[in-house]
Amino acid sequence: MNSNEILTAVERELAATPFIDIHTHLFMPSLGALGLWGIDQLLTYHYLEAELFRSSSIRPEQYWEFSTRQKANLIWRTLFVENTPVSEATRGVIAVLKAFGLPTSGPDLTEARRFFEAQEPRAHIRRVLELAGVSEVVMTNDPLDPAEGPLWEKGAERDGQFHPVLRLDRILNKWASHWQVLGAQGYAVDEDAGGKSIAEMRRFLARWFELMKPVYMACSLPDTFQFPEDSVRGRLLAAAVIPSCREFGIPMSLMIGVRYLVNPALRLAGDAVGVADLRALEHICVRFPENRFFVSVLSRENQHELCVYARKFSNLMPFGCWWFLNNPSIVEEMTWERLEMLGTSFIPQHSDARVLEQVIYKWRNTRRTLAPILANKYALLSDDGRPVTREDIKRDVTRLFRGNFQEFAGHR
Ligand code: FIX
Ligand code: ZN
Repeated sequence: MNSNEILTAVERELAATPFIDIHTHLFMPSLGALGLWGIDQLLTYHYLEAELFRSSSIRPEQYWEFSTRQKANLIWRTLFVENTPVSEATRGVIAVLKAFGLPTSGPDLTEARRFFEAQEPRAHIRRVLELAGVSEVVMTNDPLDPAEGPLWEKGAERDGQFHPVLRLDRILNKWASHWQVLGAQGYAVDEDAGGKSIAEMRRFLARWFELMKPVYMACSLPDTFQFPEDSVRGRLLAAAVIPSCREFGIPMSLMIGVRYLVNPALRLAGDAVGVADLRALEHICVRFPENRFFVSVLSRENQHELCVYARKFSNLMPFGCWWFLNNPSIVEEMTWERLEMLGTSFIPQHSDARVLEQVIYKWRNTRRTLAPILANKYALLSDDGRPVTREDIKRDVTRLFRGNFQEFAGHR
């Protein structure tokens, strides 16, 4: 195959392979209103809210008084009518409207609203995942979320396309404001996570493992994250969470590098990024060789180190171009480096979709960005003396977007 034929073969294989989206904030149908979808949710995505406040004189406190529809109208007018939607997040909304044959310009959203209101949620979910070329999505499930926990306790109906994850941010990052919630649920824990707290935490995790059957446990961590650390988080991670993951045979996902709420007025849009000291990761991989760790780091500056650590620790699986990194210029840079240093032993991307239809543009962009990069690698390989076959391409694309997750999660 010449380089054009290779590119075509790669594009075809990327299009034909149903991806597993290993980290989203989407919810299975039985979790009902937790799942966000439709034009008003697409427009009030926190990425767009951050961009709104740069192009509008409205103050956050005024904005939060608005209804979702008023917020969506303001964001549409400001970022899509009064300005050209060239940013990654605004272009995404345009791509979704186009995917459903809806108008992509014009003053109002009447037609789009009518279209989404007419959709039957379950059928719409199937159709959107199909349009996105995604066969399965991994959720983010918070057992201490008062809106979500009780739904699992009542036995939420499972869905083959949605895999749960036990998300532990409230426990590991906000223990001070949540240990009493655990206490009220009958767990004998205390403020310092002393006494019986570790054993009780393991009892809590075992119960939720039974209830939810998560494919992994997960937590986002600040840029200041250290391990080992003489702190509640350090103790809970080392003595409860990581040992429980090993006991249940599931990985732990560490998403490192958030500077939480640097501007609280922006709420979800108020988080930022910081360069983390990844020696914490080194210490965790050394101390827990029997555990497996999915790892995503938020800072661009940490990416090379992460690749080097992945070469040292086979129990570390780098995944995704997370959050502020999910922009083609940076996805390209990260993917080149990862292919050069890790071959196909990493997971290139996840969508982090918070609104259902976002998977359409986030995966379309990923396929579009990765095709020339993979094709270039194959052209260089052919040039070096080993012609690439369509079978090679199929195997590699399947490994990158399905096999690595299934293997590492022990989830075939
Ligand atoms: O911690 C996370 O899972 C982050 O992805 C989110 O908190 C973040 O708000 C987000 O939506 C990133 O895309
Ligand atoms: Zn996320």
